[in-house]
Amino acid sequence: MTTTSHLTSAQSDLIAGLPPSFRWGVATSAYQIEGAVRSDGRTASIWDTFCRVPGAVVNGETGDVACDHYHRMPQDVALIQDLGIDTYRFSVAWPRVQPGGRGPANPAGLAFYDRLVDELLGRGVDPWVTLYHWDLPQELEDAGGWPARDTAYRFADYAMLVFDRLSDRVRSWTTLNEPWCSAMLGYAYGAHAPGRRDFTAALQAVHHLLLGHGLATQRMRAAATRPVELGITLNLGTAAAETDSELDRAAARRADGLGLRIYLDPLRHGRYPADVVTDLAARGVELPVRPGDLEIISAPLDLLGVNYYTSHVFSGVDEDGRTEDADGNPVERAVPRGLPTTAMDWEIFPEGLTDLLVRISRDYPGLPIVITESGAAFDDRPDETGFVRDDDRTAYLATHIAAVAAARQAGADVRGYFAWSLLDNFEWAYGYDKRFGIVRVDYDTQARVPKQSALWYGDTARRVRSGGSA
Ligand code: IFM
Repeated sequence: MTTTSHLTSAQSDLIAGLPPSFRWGVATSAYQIEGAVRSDGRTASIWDTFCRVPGAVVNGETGDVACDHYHRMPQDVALIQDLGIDTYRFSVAWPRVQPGGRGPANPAGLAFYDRLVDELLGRGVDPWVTLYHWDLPQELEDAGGWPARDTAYRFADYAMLVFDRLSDRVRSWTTLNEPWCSAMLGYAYGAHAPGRRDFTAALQAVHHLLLGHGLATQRMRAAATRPVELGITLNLGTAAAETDSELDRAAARRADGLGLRIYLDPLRHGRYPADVVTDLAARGVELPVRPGDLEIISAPLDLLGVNYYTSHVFSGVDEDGRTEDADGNPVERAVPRGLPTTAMDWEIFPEGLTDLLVRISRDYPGLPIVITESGAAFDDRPDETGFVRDDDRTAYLATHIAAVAAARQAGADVRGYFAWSLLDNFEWAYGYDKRFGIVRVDYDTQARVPKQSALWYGDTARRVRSGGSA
């Protein structure tokens, strides 16, 4: 077994003990890599619009060109195969497939994903489709966006356009990527497209994203003519209290409520958590639930995608000793643990991944899990050949994969790990400043150079798949 100096021998053994069936993937998303935003009938998404808002994105950068993957797709797929990775999770751009978000499919847009799927299958790489990774057609935002109920129905229609075309060859489907980000970063905090700051709208968005997921899941299930795996991907972490005080424990409970339980409770138990509903009522917010919605949202799932980057500790007291913010809402302050951080300033805490997976398995049993994203941005320093010896990223991947293996040993049914990301790419409001890729992209030449982390990851995948004999 290949080891890395960043692992203890116990961690190396954990990774070596993963079963040959464990899936080793890489993930990307459409707006972050494709470019070609005006090609072949694609119309604007909320991110095309948001990138043009002064100050919204570092250096005013956009996804107009990104990694030019739209034109370099065959080479990028060959790279995945060469690295020895077995699954490629990509997202479909809604405004490419259904410009404007309504009506019939755009044949040229669908054709791109059709070619991508064929290219992957031809190279022995399993395609994994994410239907929505944040690029809502601008026209749907103009009509109210995710806070409007109709958007859920528009999403299900769009999902079926893609499903009808690709499900003869694609088995694995994720409806939404990280609805917390779509709702909270997009509608409450204004940090992501569409840049709104309206807490009530954000909670309406939460419900309509989940409704859209449920509607799409029901329709895909009914239409499937071959075995499919249907799921949703959530960005999750653990939320611990800084101290045992009542205030800190309440802050951690609220963070867990709005970060994890408000998604997993309706998806798995068919109800919103009572404490979250009470907390929201205290803020004058009611989820726009109609009769029958929760049955739709809790439609059976085949797997849960978990995206893990870090975990948090919460205090109910701010740095000035106050327990309420300027709006009179109780404080939830993330308190650093003092751990090493990535270039995003996110603390590196693989133990949180083990704890999270064990907890999900306990509270929401019976649902296989795949880590659909995990990875880290660091300030890479390429040598004169463009090679990046990214010990930090390699260690991040290795310790998090070991954390997954530890969770499996504790009984969690985790079936795969997908590194975020295949390529350096457009990191949303951070533009191109933050590099998450295991493959370096030179944005001047669009050259791709696998980093050390990519070589380690692919080599490890090969060895585990072959039962240690490769
Ligand atoms: O780049 C993002 C991705 O689009 C969604 N999950 C988190 C990643 C890193 O921030």
